Amino acid sequence: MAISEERVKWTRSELKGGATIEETRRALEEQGFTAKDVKYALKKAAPRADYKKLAKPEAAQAGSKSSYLHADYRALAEPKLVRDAGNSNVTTLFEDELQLYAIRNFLSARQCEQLVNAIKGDAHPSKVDSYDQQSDMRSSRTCSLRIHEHPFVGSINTAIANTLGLSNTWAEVTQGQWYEPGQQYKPHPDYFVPGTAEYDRFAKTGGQRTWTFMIYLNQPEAGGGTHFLKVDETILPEQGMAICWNNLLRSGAPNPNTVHAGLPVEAGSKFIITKWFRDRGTGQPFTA
Ligand SMILES: O=C(O)CCC(=O)C(=O)O
Repeated sequence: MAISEERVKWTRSELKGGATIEETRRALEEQGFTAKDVKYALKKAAPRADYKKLAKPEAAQAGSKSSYLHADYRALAEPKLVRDAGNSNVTTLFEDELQLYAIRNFLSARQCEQLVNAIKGDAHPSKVDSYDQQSDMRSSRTCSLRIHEHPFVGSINTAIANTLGLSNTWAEVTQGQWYEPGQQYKPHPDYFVPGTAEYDRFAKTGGQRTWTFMIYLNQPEAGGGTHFLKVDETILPEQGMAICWNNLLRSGAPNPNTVHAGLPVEAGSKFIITKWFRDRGTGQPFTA
């Protein structure tokens, strides 16, 4: 997908609004544009002097005045999905110990099948951010579903953002995962644990993870539930069903009650997609 003039205009307005070149670059990358397209948009949109600073990102950061460095965690705990729960197809599974919700039939069978085919074409063995040394933590295969490679994912990203109420420019690229019998994702949090190398590497630059939005694309023949250990709840995969949870407390601190596992698949395959939102981004954090 070539970058459009409209996206160049969007890039210009982000920069004018106070976002740094680095933040805008990341937002474009996470919308699925290639490095070449991102460079083209930034070069066209940024004033010449600012664009030159691209070669020295630290200098660009130091001179910038971004208004989007930290999120309002109280507001993040009450996005549209939470405000709508009860009056919509959103089911509240837990509220106090952790904010955990489910939405049946979020995607149609056809959308799920399209995603499964994309994952089958792209997937490679998973890497876990903090556990690269421990390859047995996550034994599934994974891939990034970038919209320039899979344009239909754009409308799925929009549906996620509109339902949850958080902008895609505050989220990571949608990830696909494929588990075969015996494969699993052992207990872990989705947030970056403060004080770890992983936190320094990811949260300090791109922001802490806030909400997780995960969708089951099929139902394995046996096993493969998602187990939340602290509340002892296992959610069984159901085609098209989304589950989502807030990884943080209203204070912005990580919520340890969100630790969860993808239980071993016992028979058949399991496919899911996951979108992680962050506490830093560009543009408006909320869609509604
Ligand atoms: O496969 C699952 O049910 C959980 C996946 C998961 O834990 C993750 O992607 O963070």
